[in-house]
Amino acid sequence: MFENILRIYGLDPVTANVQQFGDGLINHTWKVNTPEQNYILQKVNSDVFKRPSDIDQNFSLLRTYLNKECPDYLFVSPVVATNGESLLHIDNGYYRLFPFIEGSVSVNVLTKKEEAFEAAKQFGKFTKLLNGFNVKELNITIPDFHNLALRYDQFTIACNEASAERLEKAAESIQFIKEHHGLVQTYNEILNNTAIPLRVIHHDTKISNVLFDDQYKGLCVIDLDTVMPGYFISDVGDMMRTYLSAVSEEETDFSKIAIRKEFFKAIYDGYMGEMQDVLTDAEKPYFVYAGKFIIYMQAIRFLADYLQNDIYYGAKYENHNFNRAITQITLLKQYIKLEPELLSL
Ligand code: ADP
Ligand code: GN1
Ligand code: MG
Repeated sequence: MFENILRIYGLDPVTANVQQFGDGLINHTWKVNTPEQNYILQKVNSDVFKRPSDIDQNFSLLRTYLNKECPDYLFVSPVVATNGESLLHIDNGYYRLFPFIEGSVSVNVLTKKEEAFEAAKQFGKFTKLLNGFNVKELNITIPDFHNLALRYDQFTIACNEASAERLEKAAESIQFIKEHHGLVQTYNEILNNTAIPLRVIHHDTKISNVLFDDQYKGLCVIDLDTVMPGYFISDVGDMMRTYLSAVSEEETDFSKIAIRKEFFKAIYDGYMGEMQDVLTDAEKPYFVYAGKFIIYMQAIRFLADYLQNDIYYGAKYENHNFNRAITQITLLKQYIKLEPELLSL
């Protein structure tokens, strides 16, 4: 299969070496080494992204804008194949190839607050540079992706349809989610506030979606499939979710989950260093809420998937998505406990 794809990109399958790469949950990623240059090959998950051509079109719109307005910005966009396409449709699969950013590293867990600062700066910079771009031009690659109200409704349906066994195991977590429904009301408040604008938002700011150099300075953001119109709380919140704890969302020793306050400060400084003058006074008060919004939503998504027999995220072991949900709930509990301190940092 790779042979055919490589040829369309004008690469020689005999000298190219293809290896699986990274820990993404959604797409399939391979590193392609060739004597001349290295690449990242990806198969887009078309169960999740129903119209991969919409992603490709977004890439093209963003590239055109950024190349014109900020030509020095490192925007990693797909390579155009010899047939003129930047997205290939082969054997029912959609593929694209990116230049591999040499010397870059990515991580799954942050060890230093400086890395959180750098990553937050990169995501802030991305939205800032695109502030003049007409966000309505972007295709919506996953409808209602961060619509918390809808996620909550889907979770309720998952509860109603779940097997008795899974429902019983998840009972305490379900209770927790229901007790915190107020977080959905705050989301609705934001949605109805016309002073809060839709911006170009990444929607998946986890740490593995930032490339660093070998000194851990941020190079750029990647994994742009979910770049869509959205609210800043999505990007800030997912940083809180994935940078604040020293252990990842895969941790099963829940006692290891703890919030690193200095990392919160680093996210704030990194993001606001870029976005201070972009965010409106109506948005800024929701900075701390952003963490609750996304951690809660991710808990709902993992728990709903567990109740639906792991159809979305898959499961590498029994109770995988249940454990993932507990990790998020544990994190959320700690975040809520620390909220007064976070507000005053
Ligand atoms: P997924 O949607 O599955 O998370 P990503 O686009 O995030 O896929 O890619 C997975 C991993 O591959 C990233 O975390 C990063 O380590 C690596 N990667 C992706 N694109 C590049 C690139 N252009 N240069 C270097 N590494 C990359
Ligand atoms: C997925 O593609 P990846 O692994 O970066 C998911 C995110 C979740 C994340 C949880 C399209 O991201 O929304 O936050 O897993 N992406 C999609 O790890 O559902
Ligand atoms: Mg990724």
